[in-house]
Amino acid sequence: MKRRDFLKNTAIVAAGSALASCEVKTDIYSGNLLNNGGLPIVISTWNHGIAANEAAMQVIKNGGSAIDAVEAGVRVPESDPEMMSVGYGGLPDRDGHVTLDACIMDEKGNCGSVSYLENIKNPISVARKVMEDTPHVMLSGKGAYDFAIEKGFKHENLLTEKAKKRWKEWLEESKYEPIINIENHDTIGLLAIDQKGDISGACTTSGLAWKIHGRVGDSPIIGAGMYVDNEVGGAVATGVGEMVMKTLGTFLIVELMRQGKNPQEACEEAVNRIIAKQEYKDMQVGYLAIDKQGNYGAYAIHPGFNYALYLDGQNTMQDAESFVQKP
Ligand code: SD4
Repeated sequence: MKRRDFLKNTAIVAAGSALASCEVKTDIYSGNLLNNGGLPIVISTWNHGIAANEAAMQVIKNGGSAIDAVEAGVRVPESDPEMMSVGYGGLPDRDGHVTLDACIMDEKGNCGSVSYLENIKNPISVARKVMEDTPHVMLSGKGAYDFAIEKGFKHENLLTEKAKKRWKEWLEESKYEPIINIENHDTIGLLAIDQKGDISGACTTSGLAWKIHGRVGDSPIIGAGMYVDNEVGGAVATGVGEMVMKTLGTFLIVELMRQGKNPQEACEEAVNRIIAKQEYKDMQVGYLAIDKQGNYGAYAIHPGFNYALYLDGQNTMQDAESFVQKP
């Protein structure tokens, strides 16, 4: 029998906290406290997650599915020109091109993805079309663009004046150095469990600013930027994609939960795998995970990773714990 099956209720959280009225569960093997969100739940990376969660939870409250919720949620920052790390308004690569990566996965294990997509504002919706209307999982570059146009998406210039100015300033020195928590509102990865208890996930980004033209990160890679298994849970990643890809971080987290770790333990283990083999001093990676019961976890290499959590009628920002401690 799985460890999860032995969960037992031990206490009621005191009123006043965001978790008020939620049961707190401990794992009887490790004694670790589980963050029991209850259902439904929406969780997503960084500050832009608040507005995204709001849109996603609205879908769920109206009786909609998790897959509709995650798509609606991440479309909010994708469409917002002020969000300079996702969709329209995203910072370009070193040649001035805004190239977008996104993926989506539903409760049946169906998934769709686009990478290196230009001139289409909502790559997550193109990824969903790939999932639903093609026999493939991933379309890239011009092929993804042509497919989007064929499906009725509009060609748009995604490079805003603000992003162009930042790029011109960067060109003066042209130094490529990923900075930890650079904007505090990076890639959005969002996970949701709907009223039926089904899990879906979405992840979308303009990728690392000033990347080499043609570079694709972890965000559109199923099992790297995002992974869902409806029997177990889901996970999303943010940060330096190369580090996530080398360890297939979100697939790893879901598999660790399948083997009995709770979401927090699974996120910590996935970060430890990076730490063990990669130079992490100036590199940030953050993970979020939920399990089938609505327990959630979050962990990052460095301090500063935060996430938006919508549960129990409240949509709040939370700080994730990290491997490196605050000075
Ligand atoms: C990438 N993982 O393209 C993305 C970037 C990101 O927080 O998440 N930044 O590597």
